[in-house]
Amino acid sequence: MPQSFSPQQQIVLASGNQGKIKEIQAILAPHPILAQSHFNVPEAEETATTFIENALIKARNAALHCQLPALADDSGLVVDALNGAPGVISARYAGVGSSDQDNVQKLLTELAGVPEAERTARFMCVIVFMRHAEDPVPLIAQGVWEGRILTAAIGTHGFGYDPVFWIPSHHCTSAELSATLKNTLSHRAQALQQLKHLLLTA
Ligand code: ITT
Repeated sequence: MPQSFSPQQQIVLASGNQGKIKEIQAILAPHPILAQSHFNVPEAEETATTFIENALIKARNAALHCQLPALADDSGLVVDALNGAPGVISARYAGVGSSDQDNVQKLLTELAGVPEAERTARFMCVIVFMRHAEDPVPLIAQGVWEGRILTAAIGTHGFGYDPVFWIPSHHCTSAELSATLKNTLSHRAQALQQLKHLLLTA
């Protein structure tokens, strides 16, 4: 950790996604990470077209409202056969307010008829850490998890597109992995491990 950053320093997590919050808290445990809902932070509008910019917007918004260091995750699914969609709009692919099931259904419909070999995809995660809202050098880490999109959902763990995300190395979907195993393999796990390293060397 940088000298100004103690292991007890509270960090606000700029997310309202319970699936993400659980994973991030588990991966960074025992560091105290509190979700922004704890501080009644109004959600920032994700107006950008890249993961990195949206993560910066969310972290800056939370740091500003809480006057605390802030962490944000912007992530999503990038599907080759769909030219990278749903990408940064993964959370609202089927429309604003859509559920995980709606989004998965829309994805399966868009990919109808696409053969197995062309259903390649990856989860992307950008994690941003800002010491304060005007931090000119935020820490930025990124993770990528390669897989393939199935034609039907399998598994009940995780969230979002996990039930249709097939992981060739483990012969199962990410919704069939235990939370512990997902948290060692995922795009989010990779980005957070990188962030831990950056915090140690910053
Ligand atoms: P916050 O902005 O409040 O953090 P959000 O869900 O709106 O929550 P994003 O804009 O980063 O966050 O969208 C991420 C979406 O990408 C998420 O809602 C899922 O649909 C998908 N996604 C990201 N990581 C995933 C994972 O580990 N497993 C399954 N789907 C994931």
